Amino acid sequence: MTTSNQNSYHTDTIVARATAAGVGAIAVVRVSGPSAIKLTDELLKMAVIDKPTHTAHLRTLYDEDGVMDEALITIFKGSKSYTGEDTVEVSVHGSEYIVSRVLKAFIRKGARLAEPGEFTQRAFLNGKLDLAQAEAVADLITSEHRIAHDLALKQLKGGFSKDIATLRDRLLHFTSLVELELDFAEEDVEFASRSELKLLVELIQSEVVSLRDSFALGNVIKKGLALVLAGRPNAGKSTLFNSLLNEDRAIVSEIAGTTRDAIEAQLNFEGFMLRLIDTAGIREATDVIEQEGIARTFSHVEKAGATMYLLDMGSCSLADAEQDLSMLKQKTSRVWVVCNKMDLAVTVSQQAWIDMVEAMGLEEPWFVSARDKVSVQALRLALESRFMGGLADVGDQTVVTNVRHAESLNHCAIEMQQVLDGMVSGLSGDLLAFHLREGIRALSGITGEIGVDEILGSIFSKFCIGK
Ligand SMILES: Nc1nc2c(ncn2[C@@H]2O[C@H](COP(=O)(O)OP(=O)(O)OP(=O)(O)O)[C@@H](O)[C@H]2O)c(=O)[nH]1
Ligand SMILES: [Mg+2]
Repeated sequence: MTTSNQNSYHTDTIVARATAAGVGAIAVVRVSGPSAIKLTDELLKMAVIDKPTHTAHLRTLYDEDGVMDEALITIFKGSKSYTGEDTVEVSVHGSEYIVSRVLKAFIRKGARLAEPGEFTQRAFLNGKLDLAQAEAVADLITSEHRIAHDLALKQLKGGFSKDIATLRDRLLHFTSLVELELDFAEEDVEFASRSELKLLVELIQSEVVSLRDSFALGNVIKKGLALVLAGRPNAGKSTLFNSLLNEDRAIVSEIAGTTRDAIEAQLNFEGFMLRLIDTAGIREATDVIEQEGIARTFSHVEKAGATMYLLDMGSCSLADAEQDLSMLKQKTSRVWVVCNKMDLAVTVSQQAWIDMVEAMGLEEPWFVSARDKVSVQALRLALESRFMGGLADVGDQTVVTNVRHAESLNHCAIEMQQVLDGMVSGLSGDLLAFHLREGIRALSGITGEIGVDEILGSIFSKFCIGK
């Protein structure tokens, strides 16, 4: 027997289909655990257990009823596999019937059906991935567009984990010095220079805060930017909504106040997606249902990443638009102006609109005819470049895309603030150490390492005090 999973955390062997359900050319069943190779051999006439790791073998698979399929058996031994334990990938023909028969055969031999994410969980427990990387695997599988995919891939490679580990190690060093002082309390020594500690904590505080704040962007990349279409009744919001989506989703009519409830749809671009939200037109409504619709429009504007304010060039005056825009600016920081119905006879020139919008400190307005495909296509491109412009520096920057990470970073930032405040107010060494330790624990939580033991380890490895 040559299985080699001494470092494995688990004693049982798990099995599951690794490819999506449904008919396909092939389907892969994955088996992981100490008996993965032995159980596979029990379904074969020619053993693979003595073959080297990372090799593939064509074999016939049997159960008690006879031949199940011709299969390609790939073996990964011990620490060299994804999970860090013996793993076999059995590629069979992609029929539901074959897959379920193979799964049953493994289960009858003693394997257990894996829980969701259990292969990756094992990879984490066996030290193959840290928690942030394990979460990146989930992100990678579900990424729907290029930028989200790039970020997940980067996180999987460990870039984010390295940033966190660097911050944590620096903090760890100082914490061990502060803790060491506690052991020499009577002698009144100061191993950790307070001015250096203050500089370090300030630096960490600012890095942690900027990482935490990148989550706003990370979330947009992962979930899509919510973009609200707002404006007066009949401005053409629903028309533009339909044209951008290229489908007849929202009701369009010349009756002002057509849209009551907000409608949301996903608009895909090559690198990212938008969640486009059509809303009820804003006006002084007397009807209660319409009033409720307008209240909802404002609540969408407040929550969304950006708002497109649509105006009807055929009937809207500069003053009316200005009034709406100042109201919107109080509710959201990102308003984009779209001057619609440019096909109609207008009284206000394009330049006058541009000047007004610029004077309000907003980005340059767009001119469209929501009913015209070519014009809407141009708007689509303009939207893409304005959005991508905002993402220009994402390339090398670390962007937090996971809410758990954002919360841990926030926790760390709060603890660092406590340390800084404590240093001003003369907080005792043990309380400073407590907050430092909490900060380390928050950072360690991101990658899944335990903080306190590391502090002890750091103290003992760096200092030979001989006591
Ligand atoms: N000429 C012209 N008419 C347009 C254009 N866009 C929309 N319309 C017309 O304007 C009217 C109102 O359009 P809607 O899309 O329903 O307007 P809305 O902003 O959703 O209106 P509410 O839902 O009532 O707030 C309809 O008759 C549309 O056909 C355009 O670019 N040019
Ligand atoms: Mg509408």
